[in-house]
Amino acid sequence: MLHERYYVEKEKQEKLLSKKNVKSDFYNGTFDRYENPVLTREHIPLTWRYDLDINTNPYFMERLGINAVMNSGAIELNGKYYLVARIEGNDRKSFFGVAESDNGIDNFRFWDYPILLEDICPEETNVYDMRLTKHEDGYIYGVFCSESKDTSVNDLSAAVAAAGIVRTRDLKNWERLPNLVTLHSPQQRNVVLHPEFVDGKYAFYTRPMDDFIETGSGGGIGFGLCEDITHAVIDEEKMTSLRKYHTITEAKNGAGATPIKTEKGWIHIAHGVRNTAAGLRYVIYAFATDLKDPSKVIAEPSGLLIGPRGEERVGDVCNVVFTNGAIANEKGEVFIYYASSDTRMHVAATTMEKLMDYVFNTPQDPGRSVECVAQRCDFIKKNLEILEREAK
Ligand code: M1P
Repeated sequence: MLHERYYVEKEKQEKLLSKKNVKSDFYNGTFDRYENPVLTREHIPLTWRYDLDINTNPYFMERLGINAVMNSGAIELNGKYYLVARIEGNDRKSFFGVAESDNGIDNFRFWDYPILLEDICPEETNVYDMRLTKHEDGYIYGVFCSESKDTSVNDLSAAVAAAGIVRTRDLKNWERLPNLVTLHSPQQRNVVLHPEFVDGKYAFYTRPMDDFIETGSGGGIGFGLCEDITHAVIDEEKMTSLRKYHTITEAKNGAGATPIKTEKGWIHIAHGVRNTAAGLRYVIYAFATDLKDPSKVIAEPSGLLIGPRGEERVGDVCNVVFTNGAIANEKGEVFIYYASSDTRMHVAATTMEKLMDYVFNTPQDPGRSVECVAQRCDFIKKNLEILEREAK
């Protein structure tokens, strides 16, 4: 016999999981926002949270609660859309679970079990933020943050971030590979594997950091090559998209979704961070790199692509939007999956044409207020002339 409350909760959840998502009235011409988050902690199966045995759980209590569902890797496989979500338990430990949808917009459902990673790294305490890459070698790779306690200093919360690597062909069987080693960067987070070989080697976007939180001397998003993915070592990291003074990337930035290939270049959807009196503010931005040399930035639209708006601004870590997954499908649609305030997942939908137009035709940040005003005045002048012509 099941507890009567099970049926109430099951019905509530079924309603949520089968709810249709609709475009919100947000408009900027670049992408659409959807009304409902695509994944929340309420999407987590009841079997992951409640002990259904009425003898051991007579009050139908949530025994292993879930705090948040956020930063998800994304991939399309055989016509289905998958998110490998970062699920954070009430115990603060994160792990990964696969959620599946037919259309990428709604009705994401988690598979029966979360992903149980091979335990090859005894010092690892936490894992999060997996980026999925369909590599030309035939594997799907997952690169994620593997976090351990920093035992070299006398500080309880000091941690070390490294890039963990797994690979799979079906999202069901995962092979864990040794963590990435970057010889000249003490810590790494937000590492993404490029989908193609570059000069016959595996190519990673990195984020060199001196410290767990502060990037320190790390100048932005790095790029490095390695010969052997089964023992990945990067000797040299060159810089791609840079941190810049008085921009959205001033405090730090990091690669997000696996880059999307277009005929004009690789489109990257990343995050930029600046500091404010209210704490760090995370936004999503885009840039493009050269097809042959994916480390070379060739287009950099000014400012942010997606900023935290409305309810997105509120959550466990306020004022944050963060992406680590996007899907470009055969119909030319692009779904950018992003988390708000480290709490829940949303989708922003656009098309390949619009995304390319945004990346390649949006003006660059001139860097100083006076130049930005001049840029805007040129823009206004042209518009007023158009309006004048139209009025005649
Ligand atoms: O809390 C915001 C984000 O902070 C980190 O990003 P970064 O390494 O750029 O500071 C990540 O831990 C990410 O998971 C988190 O969403």
